[in-house]
Amino acid sequence: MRTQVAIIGAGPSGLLLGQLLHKAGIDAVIVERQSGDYVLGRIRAGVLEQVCIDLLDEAGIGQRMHQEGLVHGGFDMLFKGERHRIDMNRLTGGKNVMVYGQTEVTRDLMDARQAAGLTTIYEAGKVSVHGFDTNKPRVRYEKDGQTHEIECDFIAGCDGFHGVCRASVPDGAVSEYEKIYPFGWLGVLSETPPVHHELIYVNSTRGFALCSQRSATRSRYYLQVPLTDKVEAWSDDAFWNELRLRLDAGGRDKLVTGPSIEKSIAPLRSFVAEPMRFGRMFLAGDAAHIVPPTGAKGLNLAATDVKYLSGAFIEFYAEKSEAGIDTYSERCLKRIWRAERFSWWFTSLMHHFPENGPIGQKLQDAELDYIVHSETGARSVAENYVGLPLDFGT
Ligand code: RFL
Ligand code: PHB
Repeated sequence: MRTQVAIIGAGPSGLLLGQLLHKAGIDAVIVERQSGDYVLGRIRAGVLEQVCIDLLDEAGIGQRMHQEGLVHGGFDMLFKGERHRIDMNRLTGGKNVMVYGQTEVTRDLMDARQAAGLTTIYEAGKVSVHGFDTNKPRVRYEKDGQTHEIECDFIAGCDGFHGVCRASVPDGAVSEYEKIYPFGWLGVLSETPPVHHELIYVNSTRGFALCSQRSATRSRYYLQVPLTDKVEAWSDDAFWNELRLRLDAGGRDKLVTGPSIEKSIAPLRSFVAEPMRFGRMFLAGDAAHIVPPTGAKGLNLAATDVKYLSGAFIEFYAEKSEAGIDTYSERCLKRIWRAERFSWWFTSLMHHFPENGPIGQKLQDAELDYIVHSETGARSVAENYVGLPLDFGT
């Protein structure tokens, strides 16, 4: 088989890239190791920045998002038992975020891909990438007991943190920066009305909690838990009891509990691989970088990578210019490090670090107190949360 761009991974990065390339008349094949149902079953991100919303519109798949997504102009920060609202909309001169699940974004992209009759190879085994340091890169995979090969002009590594693309780069060609946090997030999805109409980020002496949502009838909650905890050991009752203990009195009264539809523990990590281009192979999304989910930046960063990568390929084919592909890595990394910084900082501010002792909590309280009572402090959080402008600092 021959294509122009072989995309590895049918997560949001790969699917969005495929859709933007299709709109520009560029041929792409997606190779995914899991089934479509498995990809849709992963419950992940919930908050989209305007840059991401605009890109989904550009890809022509924004219709359901605008109908069903919830526009949020602020969120609450709860510490020392009291809630304070960060009025993002006012503090950023009118910017908002959209609460619309990654599952729904993925579904919309999959539907569009299917409707356009584009090729996605699901359940591809032993995927491998070759010759990306030449002008004839190739992708190999196994399916139904046979080995297949795709010849292409470019490989897009959209295969997430544990993918094959970054792992295939020779030692010494890539620098990796990593921080692993000493806790995880235990997440529960439930068919219950959210405790509040906006998100609540909670700093409690018992650990961080987050009250999020997917719709007026579906809630998503998270608890900071030790990395050693096993999800099987957390009954629904134990989850709701612990969440209650981390909330304020108002939240406890309003919290509606119910059976969990999904329950999982995710580790927290900051990670960046530099550069993001290796000859004719490009990394995008979680394949190149991971943020702890506290700042809600992972999917949004993936979307900006894809914006720059699709633009670079379009420029290459339409204008025979390599300017976009040559500057891809540098452009992405600028934005990535800013989001890495914010996500690390927000994680450090909101989570409980027993190793820091009582002074750690006191210092967090003082910083939170500054943020919610200072226009400057609150604006700094708000402008990072809604997403820094694409041309920031240029
Ligand atoms: P994905 O989604 O991991 O998709 C990669 C795809 O590649 C496939 N794959 C392979 N395919 C072929 N061959 C191989 N060898 C392969 N190896 C892997 C995988 O099966 C998969 O289908 O990466 P992508 O597309 O870059 O998307 C990134 C996002 O999924 C991620 O950044 C976000 O989910 C992060 N995130 C959040 N981001 C936000 O912007 N806002 C949020 O509110 C937010 N909340 C979250 C999050 C992530 C979380 N977890 C579980 C880590 C909340 C959580 C709890
Ligand atoms: C979510 O709804 O899954 C979510 C929202 C905000 C975050 C992280 C996750 O910061």
